[in-house]
Amino acid sequence: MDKYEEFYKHVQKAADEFRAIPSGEVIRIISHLDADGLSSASILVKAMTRCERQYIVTIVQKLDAQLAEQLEGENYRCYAFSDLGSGQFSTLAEKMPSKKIHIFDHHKLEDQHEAPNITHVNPHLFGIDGSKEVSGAGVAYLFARALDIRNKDMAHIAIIGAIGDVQESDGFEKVNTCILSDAVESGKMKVIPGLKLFGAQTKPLHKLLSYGSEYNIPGVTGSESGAVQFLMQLGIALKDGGDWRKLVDLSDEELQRLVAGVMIKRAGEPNPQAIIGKVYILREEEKQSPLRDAKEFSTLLNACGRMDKPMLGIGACIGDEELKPRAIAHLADYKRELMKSISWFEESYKNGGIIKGGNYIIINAGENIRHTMIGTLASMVAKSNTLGEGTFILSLARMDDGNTKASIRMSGNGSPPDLREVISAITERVNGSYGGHMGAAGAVISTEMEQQFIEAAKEIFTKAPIPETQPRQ
Ligand SMILES: [Mn+2]
Repeated sequence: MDKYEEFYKHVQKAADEFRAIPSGEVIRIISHLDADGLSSASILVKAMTRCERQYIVTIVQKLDAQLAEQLEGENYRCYAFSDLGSGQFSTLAEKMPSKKIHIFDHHKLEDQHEAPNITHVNPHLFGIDGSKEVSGAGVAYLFARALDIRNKDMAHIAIIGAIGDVQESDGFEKVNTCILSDAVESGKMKVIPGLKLFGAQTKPLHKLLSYGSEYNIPGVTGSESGAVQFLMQLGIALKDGGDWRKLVDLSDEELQRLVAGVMIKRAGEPNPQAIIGKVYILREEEKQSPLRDAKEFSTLLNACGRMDKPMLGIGACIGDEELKPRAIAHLADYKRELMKSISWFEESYKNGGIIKGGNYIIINAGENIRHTMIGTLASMVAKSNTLGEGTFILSLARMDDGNTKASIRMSGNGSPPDLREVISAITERVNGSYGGHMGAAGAVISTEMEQQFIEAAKEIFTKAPIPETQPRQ
């Protein structure tokens, strides 16, 4: 039996154990607040509804000993953790001994990953790389499908989760690929070729092309008038009546012409085809809705989670017609907040408010940026062309409980060192907690320790080996 068969068999066993829970028990679902966490929770919610079980959902930013103690004190007996739990396994085992627990996670394991009262579902237990091959939502989906084959109609939600956790790059790896074929088979999703530009569903075409991304289109990137001219040369109308056209409004023939035109412009670039990507379309969503493109859907979930409205995101996932438009409206608020964070960063970068070293920058935002958005800001800075390749980006913002949230990323397209290890080395010095993945990790420390944390970070960054880099595409 190969590792995948073993993993799927294990999932089946977890589903069997779940079925054995008396039907009167309320299932207490605890999930993470990012796009993957909300996708995971949505899948579990729908699966519980389908098997007529009662449930209560709570969305959290972190799972720690304090929360575990609080949950232990509740009157419920059965807990399902999704997109978290594996990294806090020993805490759950120690603090929640009286509960029946299911964990559906894809984060790295702790040394302890077994306990008599915990059913642990995680691909790492079988040597499958959870950071690339399957998301928390994917694990929750596999469980839901094992519980009831009708839950196959939720595969697209697992794909949204995987995209949210950046597991897509020109397609998916093994487990996600299987989930994607379920999503296509169920008629919920289709995959079409497109340009890897963010905002195909929502931004006017000329803006989309000129706003720029990691892929340069000479003469067009950075120049709105260049983009307008380019489209005119291709014979692609900018407006339909009074409305700006978007990438999704193009006919297949126009899209082909545009892709060919972009390729010609990019002929002198190192890897001209790199801009062509896959678009994951949610077929049942309306044509111009931000929910139609799985990438935008995952942004919307992030927006809901990070702006304290996780239930709107879950509502959008499970197709609640009342919550869906509210979630969409919320996306605009989020984008505004994000723009504010970016301007704050740019301003501070210019006037010396950012700590800069040879191979790092440290953004200590205090209360200027929401702690739930500090990771997103670090990711955006990492992807922009502001910094040299292979620069550590550490960002900090205050939470409202005397703690500070920190996030770490690295700029460019090279293969970074394991950032989870880097943040763990820094965090160890100040007694904080940390988590995340190889390419994106975070920590929570006491605000009093901020200065020590920053000093430790400087020292560790300076000693870090220079990462291997690839040429930018
Ligand atoms: Mn995840």
